[in-house]
Amino acid sequence: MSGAGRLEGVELCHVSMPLVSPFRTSFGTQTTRDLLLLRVVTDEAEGWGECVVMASPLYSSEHVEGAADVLRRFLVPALAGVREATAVAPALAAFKGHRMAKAALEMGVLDAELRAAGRSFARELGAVHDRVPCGVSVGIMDTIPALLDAVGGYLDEGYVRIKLKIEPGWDVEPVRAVRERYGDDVLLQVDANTAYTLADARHLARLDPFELLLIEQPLEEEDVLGHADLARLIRTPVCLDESIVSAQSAAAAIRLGACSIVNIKPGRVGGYLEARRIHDLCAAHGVPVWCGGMLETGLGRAANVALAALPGFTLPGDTSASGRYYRTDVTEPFVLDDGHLTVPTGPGLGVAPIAERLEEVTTATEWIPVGAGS
Ligand code: SMG
Ligand code: MG
Repeated sequence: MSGAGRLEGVELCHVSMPLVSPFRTSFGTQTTRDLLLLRVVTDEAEGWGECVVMASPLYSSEHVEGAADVLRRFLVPALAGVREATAVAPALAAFKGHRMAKAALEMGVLDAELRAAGRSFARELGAVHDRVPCGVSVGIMDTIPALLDAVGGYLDEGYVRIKLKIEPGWDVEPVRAVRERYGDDVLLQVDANTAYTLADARHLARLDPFELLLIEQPLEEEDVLGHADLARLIRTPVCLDESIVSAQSAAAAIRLGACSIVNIKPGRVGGYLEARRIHDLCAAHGVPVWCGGMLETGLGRAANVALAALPGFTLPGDTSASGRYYRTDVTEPFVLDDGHLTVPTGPGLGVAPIAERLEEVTTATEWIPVGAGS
């Protein structure tokens, strides 16, 4: 097998896509998704990577312009001689952090490699299902009635699990309202995106009676010990998102008792190969995992759906249909079928950008040659 071929360069596409509705979290409101799509070009194939950074460093320390800069000046030039996806992380290891930028490059090289070999992401990662159950992440709303309308709409569409974004002042009451209106059978969980401190433990324990699947990242990213303490003070299972940046940090969090469930986002952990390692580690510890979301386009979604089809992904992910985010996606849209998305089976991602759609949402492109930087 010849891998991906000889890397020639990467075209960085800056993309800006309007969201179908504003998405409010404890760290801000998003109305447009700005991200980077990477076209990885080799002498044998082309692959697509999606860099899931946000425009501002509010979810994590990475952001669009920072990712573009580090890709341009350091990461892409360092790929000279790399011919396959497994060689990407080692080639970039000297550069600290920037996991989302690294993940995007690895994804693009992997896509090129798999397209050249005629193999799918799902097969390569070890998927065991041909479709995955889908949850939906529901933003903070101005009023409880507006939230109930939104949740009702998603349940009507078939989503099998609801995640409510929470923050101080918007937690117990919205959860209570959703339970009262839609019943105890709805799979329900909450995500705080680091909005609380350990001093809020008593307050967060008020969520206990609602039998939530989990509470995601209540405390700061670096407060792993705090999560371990909190996990002993509340009954709702603690799930970590922002704190899990590698298999190593996942192992530590599990050992410390900081979480009993893990949200896996390939971008946050440096790529799909590291995501699979975290899946394997969690499976070995009996820790359930689920696939997080970063408002991906159809490209990232294709890869996430393949990952979510691995056996340890026993909880529905934030792998919603394209229509949850965008009126028009850059690929053929992912459409919900009985609460599930179908895992693509074609070579590589199994989907590709539709040229006119991509052009419509692209605000700038630049070509970065491999092996020609500082
Ligand atoms: O892709 O459906 C999606 C979004 C899921 O809530 C979601 N993501 O912390 O899990 C999370 C957030 C991070 C992005 S919020 C803009
Ligand atoms: Mg989260």
